[in-house]
Amino acid sequence: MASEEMRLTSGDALIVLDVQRDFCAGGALEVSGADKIVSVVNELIREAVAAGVPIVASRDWHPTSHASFRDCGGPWPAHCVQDSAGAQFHPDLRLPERAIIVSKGELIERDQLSALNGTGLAARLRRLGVRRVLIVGLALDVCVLETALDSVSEEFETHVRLSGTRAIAPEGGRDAVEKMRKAGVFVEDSQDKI
Ligand code: VGL
Ligand code: ZN
Repeated sequence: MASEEMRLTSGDALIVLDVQRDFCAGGALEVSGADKIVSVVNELIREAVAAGVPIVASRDWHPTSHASFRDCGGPWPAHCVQDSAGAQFHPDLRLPERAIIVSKGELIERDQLSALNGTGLAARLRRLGVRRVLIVGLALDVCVLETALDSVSEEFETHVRLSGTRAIAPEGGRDAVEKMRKAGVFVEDSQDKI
């Protein structure tokens, strides 16, 4: 069952995950179609600004050698190295000054895929009166999945808008949607895009 697209209003937060150069066209860990989400995300940012609700932007922010990199025995090519060009947000992403920036993946020895695990973000959002979150960004089968599952555990009503995300692997994306739905995430797919 597809969920209706929610409209951002008081008590909500917009969470934009890892819309960084290395996950976009020409990047070290390119996610197919990633650049297409930027206009969708920018429109949601405008909606969030108009509604006066918190906007969170996470960034993958790894040390030069990181457990998740192939050279260190991990699954991924080196990506989003702290202060590198690839770690920058997509140049067309329009984040407001007051966006809450969350860095993750800073520990050398283990990966941190969820923006809501060990970042203090859940408590911070609760202090701001947030009860419902809308999650978009990269990648659907990794960071979006893990963040959405943690969000449900943190008892936020959790929505993921598929038009604002893309998966690294198509089967991973389908699997992520199933896992999220089972966990109680409202997966909004009215635009029929994964
Ligand atoms: C991510 C792979 C490696 C993500 C981060 O943010 O989805 N994916 N590091
Ligand atoms: Zn990473």
